[in-house]
Amino acid sequence: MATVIGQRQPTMAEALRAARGSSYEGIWSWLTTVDHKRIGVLYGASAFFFFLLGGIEALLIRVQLIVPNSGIIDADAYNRLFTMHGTTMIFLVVMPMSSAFFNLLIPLQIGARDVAFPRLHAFSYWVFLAGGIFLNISFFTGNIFQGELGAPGAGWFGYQTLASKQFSPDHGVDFWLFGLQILGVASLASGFNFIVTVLNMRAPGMTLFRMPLFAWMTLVTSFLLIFAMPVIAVALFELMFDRLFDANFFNPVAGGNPLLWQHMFWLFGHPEVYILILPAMGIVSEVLPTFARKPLFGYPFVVFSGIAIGFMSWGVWVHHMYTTGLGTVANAAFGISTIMIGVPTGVKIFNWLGTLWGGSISLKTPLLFAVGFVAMFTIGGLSGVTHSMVPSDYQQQDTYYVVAHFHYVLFGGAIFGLFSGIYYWFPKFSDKLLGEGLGQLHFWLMFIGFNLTFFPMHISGLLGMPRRIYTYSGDQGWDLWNLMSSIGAFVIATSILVFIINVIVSLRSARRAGPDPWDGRTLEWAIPSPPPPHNFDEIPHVHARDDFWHQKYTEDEKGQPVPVVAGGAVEEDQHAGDGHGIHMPSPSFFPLIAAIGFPIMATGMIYDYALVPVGVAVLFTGIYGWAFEPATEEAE
Ligand code: HEM
Ligand SMILES: [Cu+2]
Repeated sequence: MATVIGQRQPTMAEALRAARGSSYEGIWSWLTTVDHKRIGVLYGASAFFFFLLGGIEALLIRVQLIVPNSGIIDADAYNRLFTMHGTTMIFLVVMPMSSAFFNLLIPLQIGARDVAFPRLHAFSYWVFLAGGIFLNISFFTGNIFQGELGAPGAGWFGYQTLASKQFSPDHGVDFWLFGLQILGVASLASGFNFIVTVLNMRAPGMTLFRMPLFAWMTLVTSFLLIFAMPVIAVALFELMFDRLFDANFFNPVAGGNPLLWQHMFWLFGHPEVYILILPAMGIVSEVLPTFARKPLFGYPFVVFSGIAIGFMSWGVWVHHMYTTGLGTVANAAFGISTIMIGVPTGVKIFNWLGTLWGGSISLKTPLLFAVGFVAMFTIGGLSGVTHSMVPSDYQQQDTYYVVAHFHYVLFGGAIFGLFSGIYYWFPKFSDKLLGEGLGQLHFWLMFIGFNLTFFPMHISGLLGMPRRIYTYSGDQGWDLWNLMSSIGAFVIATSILVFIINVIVSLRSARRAGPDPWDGRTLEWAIPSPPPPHNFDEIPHVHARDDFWHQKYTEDEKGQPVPVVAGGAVEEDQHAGDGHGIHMPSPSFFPLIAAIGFPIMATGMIYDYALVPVGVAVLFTGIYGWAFEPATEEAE
């Protein structure tokens, strides 16, 4: 860049922005991006799309169950619908939506310019997308002209021997097992990346106990991911051998054991449910302090209870198997360990209430969803405690009482928490606030619809309605409850429509949100909205927990916040970032190429082995290119 006498020299950041301008435009820039913020947007948009798919599957289920003796959907199609609904909501909605927040926020919250392995990140996104598409393609592998769906129909936990070749002869379950294997690769890549990023990339002064709660929950979740995904991967390999190569891991006739599958699935499955809820718990722990204008009550206890949950989640899996005949001793032991895991969860709930207590509350939509999370998750937690009691679980197992329970914790918990995060951080990445009026309408419709759908399921379940039945007779006393549940499901659908309208209207509005619309506490609110590609012009130097808040406010004798400088302007820390050039990773298409190798391999395993080496070649071409291309771009 030519220098003209007397003209101000562009800063490094400005030179970089000028240099980088072009690689942020157009579809190609999205296909090659390694920017954690953009990968976060991709994760979020894809997960929301799958939420709509999973929601449509749920609506079809509720249409079939709205009245007794309905024949709108036949038993086979119904089995495939709830299997895909459950699998989609867990692996293609809650997990990737949590990843969206990890990607968008972690480097900003810990004061870093990027994640530790940007290309690995892009790779994890494209592998996730490949796995999600591969799984849903299964719908079209049946004889469509005869209305036969090809999707898996053995439930989201694929119990044996229902999921064996004998009882699930078509390729549905093969798509399920290879789809989950591919998604497992994406989760592992992301898990390792965030462990290294959180432990190694923090800004000077950002000690672990100055980190935002969300960063802590991301760390715990990432550790759970790298230990839980291999467990299900081994089980899925065994199922693959049983289905494709006539092995007998789970075949009781040939000495195998169907219960082995249940042990392995739930040894993964219970840590999995905490992988689903801990990110939402982290989000709520960020939102409550901001809208109560108080620091999080009992920060260390919230951190340690999260860590405790991470460890204890490995010792409870048999509570899914009380009715499989493992015996009193095993059941009692796991009953106790399950009750115990209620303690750290309870600690969190009381600390969230303590944060609100005495706060100056501004009841904005992010807070409404956060409070909704706390209330609904508590109801789900309480029914969970009733499950942990072995005798009462004998009554509840495989009934709609269980369906009610996991929707209160997964929908009332995880989904409400994720929506709280969407309304909270939307302005940070778009510079637009989501409409408050439509936001409140969205919340109340969803809150009412949710309880109308799932609360009656406690009753129909205790009245003996089994889960996974595609219809029921009219003399069981379940009619009213099912009618309420189905009406509720459509109220939920309406609330999602309101949300979509809100996003479109807000993105089109000219009103700008500015960098700190909520008067936030953590570093992401200290930088412009949307954040520049390199996040921070200068790496911040952190002096306290909620550092940005303490840069804006001190406290008076009553502990009330007093603005440091009128308007909350922030002094750049002149000492930080000396000698730091801004090196950002250059865009790359090799992670995308590598990711494409996996569905090719899986298709080969199901239909024609000749395709497998093609998939392997594509994977290694991508990895080879990625390994040998220049990693970063120098600022000019
Ligand atoms: C959008 C509103 C939703 C409605 C109306 C709904 C409805 C249902 C119903 C009626 C079933 C039971 C099917 C049966 O046993 O026959 C079911 C199963 C299930 N749902 Fe949902 N659900 C919704 C959202 C969610 C969400 C957000 C999640 C998770 C995050 C979820 C996870 C599951 C799982 C794991 C199953 C078990 C599937 C199986 O038995 O294999 N659902 N859902
Ligand atoms: Cu469990």
